[in-house]
Amino acid sequence: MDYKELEQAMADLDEDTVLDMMKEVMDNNGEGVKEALEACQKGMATVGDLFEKGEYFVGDLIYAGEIMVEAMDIIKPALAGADYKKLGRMILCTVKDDLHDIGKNIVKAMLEAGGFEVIDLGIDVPPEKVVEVAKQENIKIIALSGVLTLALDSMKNTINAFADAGMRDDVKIIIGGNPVSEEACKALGADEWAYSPQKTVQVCANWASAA
Ligand code: B12
Repeated sequence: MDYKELEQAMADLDEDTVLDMMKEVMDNNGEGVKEALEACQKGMATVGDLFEKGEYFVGDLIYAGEIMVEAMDIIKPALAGADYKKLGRMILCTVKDDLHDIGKNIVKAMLEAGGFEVIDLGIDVPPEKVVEVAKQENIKIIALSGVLTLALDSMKNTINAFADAGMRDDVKIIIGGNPVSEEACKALGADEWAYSPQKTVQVCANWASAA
């Protein structure tokens, strides 16, 4: 497979080519699935660059996210490996005051591909809602997404809400999104952070296995 062609197709928002190439990966028993995923992610990065340059508009970005989710849906079984692992349930959401969900949805697709049942609370989710659902559903892994700089405050408030509820030691919290870094992770008191969806899956899978 020509991964450069796939990357370009993603960048060009050429849905048919991207989805055909994903089907080709599955027809070849998932061979090259990792490279195909990386090609899509690089294409997505180009989409972001073109937006910044004013060549793409918001609708293009949303469309790009939809193509990515469809593409992930096709290759999910290969990403998860032949043996579809079950790693249990976890919570994912975009934190309060942040409405961005393209990255969250990509991470969701990857976590599901990795064997998690993801309780997706959506966007603009207040801290108390996350705590409430974690308590009700007995969830131990929480993933918080945010793209705005102010999302860092909401992440901190969410982490503090777990402490206030006396539940901070019962849960593992991973944060991600554009403004998140190692520094932010430490400052906010999260357990982990990640940019790449692959690392997110690895970290959560390790937590689930250790539980
Ligand atoms: C698309 C977009 C929108 C769309 C969102 C559509 C949607 N359904 O999400 C719309 C038009 C709605 C929008 C609105 C706004 N936006 Co906007 N938006 C963007 C844009 C162009 C792309 C974001 C994106 O989806 N990136 C692609 C995804 C795949 O990347 P990602 O989210 O970072 O996710 C990756 C990783 O971070 C990671 N990840 C993500 N989540 C998680 C979670 C976990 C747990 C882990 C481990 C990893 C992880 O995995 C993903 C894949 O690698 C960015 C510019 C940019 N270059 O980022 C601006 C941007 C984020 N927006 C911005 C702004 C200012 C706004 C508005 C305030 C605009 C306005 N004046 O109304 C509103 C905000 C409304 C709100 N309250 O949230 C600013 C933020 C500035 C800042 N520093 O805070 C940016 C940076 C643009 C800019 N340069 O000014 N936006």
